Amino acid sequence: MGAMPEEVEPIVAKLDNLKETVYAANTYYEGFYKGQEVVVAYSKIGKVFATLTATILIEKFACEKLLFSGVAGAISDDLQIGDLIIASGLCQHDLDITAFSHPFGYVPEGEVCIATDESLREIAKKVAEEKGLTLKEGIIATGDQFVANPERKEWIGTTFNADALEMEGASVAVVCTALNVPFFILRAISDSADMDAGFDFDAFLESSAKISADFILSMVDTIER
Ligand code: OS5
Repeated sequence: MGAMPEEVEPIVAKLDNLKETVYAANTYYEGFYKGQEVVVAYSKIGKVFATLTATILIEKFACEKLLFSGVAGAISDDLQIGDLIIASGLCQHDLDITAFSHPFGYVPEGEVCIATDESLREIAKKVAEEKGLTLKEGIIATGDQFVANPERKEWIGTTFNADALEMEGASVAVVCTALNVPFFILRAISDSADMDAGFDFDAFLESSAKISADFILSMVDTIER
């Protein structure tokens, strides 16, 4: 799954026996990658669309695992454009019922940070080692905002101990955890969520999305049937 067409196109391009189904105003691409059956879709941007698509992938297409591929804004100074990060956990930086003495990102019966599947993370680390790539692991913060503001970025980093931010990952985390489906979130950095973020995003969306998509394809190749 991705959010934008640019995030899934490099994956769809590699599928055999492609079948397209339009459902709930989104296109789902069913096919095979090196014999492994996959379903690929982009949700459109933001938490609501991502929730819808993740739910449909599981409930209508019976996906047994969900891997997200896309781009993100960096918070950590360790992360440069094109670098890969896998989420250890996901939080919602724009979820706020602090008026009731709850912490940012928390609602009753929910969790501030939802952990991703450990065995999928291990596969990612193995793939990175084989490819000689550096893979950062850390918390990714999700919210319905394109962050292009150093103060907001700093606040999200400090409040959630987050290394990167985006607009869909925590939705996938909520859906997959509720439906008991192992999930994995990979992002390649497209910008640094600062004053230049809009410009950098436009310049690096395609190349960073491809870096993430290529890595996901290698993981699919490694995942046992
Ligand atoms: O999916 C959104 C989140 N993605 C990760 C990301 C991010 N998130 C928050 N803050 C940052 N600094 C981030 N950096 C990377 C990327 C994506 C961001 S929203 C980009 C919207 C760009 C756009 N707007 N219109 N179009 C593109 C053209 C268009 C027109 C019609 C249909 C589709 C696209």
